[in-house]
Amino acid sequence: MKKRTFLKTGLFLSVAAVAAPLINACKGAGKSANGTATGPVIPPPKLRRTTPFTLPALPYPTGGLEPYIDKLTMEIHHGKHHQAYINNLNDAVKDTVYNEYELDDIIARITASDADKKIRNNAGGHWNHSFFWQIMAPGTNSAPEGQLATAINTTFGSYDKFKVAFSDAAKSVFGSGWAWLCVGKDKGLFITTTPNQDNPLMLQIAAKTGTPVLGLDVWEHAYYLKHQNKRPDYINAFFSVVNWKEVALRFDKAMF
Ligand code: MN3
Repeated sequence: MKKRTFLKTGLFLSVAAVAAPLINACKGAGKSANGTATGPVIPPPKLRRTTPFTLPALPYPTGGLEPYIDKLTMEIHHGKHHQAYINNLNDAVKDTVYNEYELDDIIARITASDADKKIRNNAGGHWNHSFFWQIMAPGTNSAPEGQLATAINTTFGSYDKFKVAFSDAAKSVFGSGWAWLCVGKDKGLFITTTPNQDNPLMLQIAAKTGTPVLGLDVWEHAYYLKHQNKRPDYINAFFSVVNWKEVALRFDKAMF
């Protein structure tokens, strides 16, 4: 490291070391009774939102993922379920501090309190589904490539072993929830699950936090029409429509 870079970095680290506890103290969060920092450091909100949340268009036709995910399921899942999360979220944030926050800022701040419950469920529902549509694509039947493929092989042994581990996690979700492949703070890949519409970006809620790069909705509404009670068949079908190019883009961004 050059001297100048070292000095700058050193200065930055010193400022950060002093500032972080102050920021936490100001928020009144992230501290235990004895004053030790325990909670996550939540970044200040970046943007102020002035318009209601709206349903993002699917990046492919509703029948585009056939035969793996059927058209009717997609029509209802995107047009009814996702839309309902958005309607309920717009309603829930009214007259709250979250009314001006972008979705990412709500997700990072939302707490497990009863008062936040409706926003938590519906902000999660909106974020998770917006993400889910993007990480699938018609007729991909592909596998990870490049740095992502290397990271998957290093972490899980091989792509096939990763598929088994991810599928097992998805099968293990009791009731409704999601399975995720994430990049952690240490830049390592890990698999986790969340109940209901929680996700690993919920710093105050998730058991393990990280940046999702792949996610699978295992609510019955995602597969019941085609697969009925056979969740493993749906999980298997999902791997035929994963948009690995999009997953790799998200991975590269999370690693940077
Ligand atoms: Mn769903």
